[in-house]
Amino acid sequence: MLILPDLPYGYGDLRPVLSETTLRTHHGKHHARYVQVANELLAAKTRPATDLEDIVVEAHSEGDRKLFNNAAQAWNHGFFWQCMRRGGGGGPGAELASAIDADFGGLVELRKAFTAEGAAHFGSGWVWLVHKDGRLTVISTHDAATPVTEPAAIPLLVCDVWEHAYYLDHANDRAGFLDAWWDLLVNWDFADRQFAAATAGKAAWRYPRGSEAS
Ligand code: MN3
Repeated sequence: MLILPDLPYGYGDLRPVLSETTLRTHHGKHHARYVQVANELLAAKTRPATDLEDIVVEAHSEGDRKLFNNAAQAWNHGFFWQCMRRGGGGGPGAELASAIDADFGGLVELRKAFTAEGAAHFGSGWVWLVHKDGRLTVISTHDAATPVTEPAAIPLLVCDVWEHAYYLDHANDRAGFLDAWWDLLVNWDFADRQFAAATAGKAAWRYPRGSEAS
């Protein structure tokens, strides 16, 4: 059974960028629904994998689109919550900062690339900072698509650019949402840990498992 992990902060902690209403709906309805549907689909399988990362990879390789969409969306949201914190923003630690200098020419340029990719992404999806093939890169993915299916890629940050993520607070101003997200919410400590997972053999973030053995 997949679980709906608690947010690592309170529902009101990401104001004013994300209102309490947005966060309650996004976590308690959208993320919860992906978990619920994935669990219903897994219940019908004989020997489902237990770790969400494995479920996502298997569903992807088997072409089980419904399970993939719901499982990957559960993972993407669990990861997204970690990428934000109250009083976020600022910048990365020294090691990630030098990699950003090397691959983008600095934090300002990374921010430009990230916000431009997210603002220009057509339709629903996600904008990511990932480490792949020895370097950092900004990508966007459509709908539920996720770097989890790419064994060589380790994500450092993601922002949800589905309309349900920002519309109540920012209406159609996705670029404004991305700017505010970057200024006030980014959890660089988390990005630093993911960078250490990509480059220094540390453990990358994994979706929390339920306590029950099933
Ligand atoms: Mn979402």
